[in-house]
Amino acid sequence: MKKTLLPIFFTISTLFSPLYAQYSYQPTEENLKARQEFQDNKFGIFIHWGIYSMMGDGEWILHNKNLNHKEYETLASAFYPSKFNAAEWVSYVKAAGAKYICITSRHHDGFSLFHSKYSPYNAVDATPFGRDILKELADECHKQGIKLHFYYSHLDWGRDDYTPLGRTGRGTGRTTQGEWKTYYEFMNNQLIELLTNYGSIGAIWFDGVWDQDASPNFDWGLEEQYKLIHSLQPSCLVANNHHVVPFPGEDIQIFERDLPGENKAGLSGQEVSRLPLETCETMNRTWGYRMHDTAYKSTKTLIHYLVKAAGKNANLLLNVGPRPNGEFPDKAVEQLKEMGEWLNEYGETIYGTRAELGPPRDWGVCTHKSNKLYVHILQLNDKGLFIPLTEKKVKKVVYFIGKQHVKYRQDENGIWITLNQLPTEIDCVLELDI
Ligand code: FHN
Repeated sequence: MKKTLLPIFFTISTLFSPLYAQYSYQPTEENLKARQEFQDNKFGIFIHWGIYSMMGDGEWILHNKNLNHKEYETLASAFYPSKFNAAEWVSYVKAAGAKYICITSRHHDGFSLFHSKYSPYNAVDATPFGRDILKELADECHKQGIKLHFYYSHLDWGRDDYTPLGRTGRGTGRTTQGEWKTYYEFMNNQLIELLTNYGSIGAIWFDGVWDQDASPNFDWGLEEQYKLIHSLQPSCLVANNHHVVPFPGEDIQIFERDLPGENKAGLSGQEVSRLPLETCETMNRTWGYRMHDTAYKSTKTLIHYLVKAAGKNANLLLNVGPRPNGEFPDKAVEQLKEMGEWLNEYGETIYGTRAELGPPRDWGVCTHKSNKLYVHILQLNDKGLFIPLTEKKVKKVVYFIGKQHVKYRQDENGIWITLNQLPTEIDCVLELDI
């Protein structure tokens, strides 16, 4: 176990010593409130963007092609996203009906999308563009009422002080090994920048701890790092995509490409905690822009995923990988708009709801809010439906759209519903008064 991580706090603790002296993490009122709001929001947009977008082959190209990291870093001097427009990005996100953005402030290639004193390899100092992308986005999010979350990579494929090498990025040409404590200090200093220069931040979304999974005793110093975050912004939620059950100090549990409790993609299957949940997924196949990835899921599939996530008490964080010029791909814009149109009609059955969990239903899921239960029928080739609802007395069943009455019978086993016609909508929602 590396237990030599504390020197960082010789510097940081001088700034925060009164806080650190008494710090022991208990989620504050603000934090608990932020968790509720996070759960109510249900839908966020993930943005993977960096200099890798110029290669048009996803955010892992440095590792995948075993590029030399010094050569790769020269891409920064050609990064000029002439069409980047934060107001436009935020308007697409709003049009989608999403309530927050989570953007890669620094991915595994180590490039910072924001102005950092602690690494010149950043959007302002290393590129001819010279603009702080996160600052422009933060200002616009605050202006348009969208919460902003920052993705932050724990691993780094270019720095010598990210040591020992993990299971990825072994072919990027690092020959010397630096000191872990300088890397740890660097990360924390950047986190301080992210949490002091960009206004209120909804969450820090870590990724990369899995890189050291061959060393189960590797100590990332997470507890101290989480304390730092909560001391700077108590309402900032800490999330970590480590693919295992949450660690102390985390406020959200993340699943990647799977609903809580499922493991089709091979990164999940961990126990579901009582923390607010979020699942992230791509619209096509890749996170970062990949020019030949045109395999977009249908809008219906994406809406179904959002509804199923809500039915499992999870938010959906849906990814967009902008082009190197700063634009969202056309297909992404089109599908976000379609999702927004659907949410305009059905949002009441999603936002602010909680899941009515029960035995898995092959036809869909249920959500609820105050005295309403929403039955989301996603796939049913029959007019009959049974829900084992025994504790709640149903007073009325109607179609959510049109409020047309639906026949039902409730007995000691549950409720038997007979639809007026076979459902054909993307999501046929019934509204039950309970
Ligand atoms: O390696 C990353 C990947 O590039 C992407 O950021 C996803 C998003 O959940 N997380 C990692 C893989 O688990």
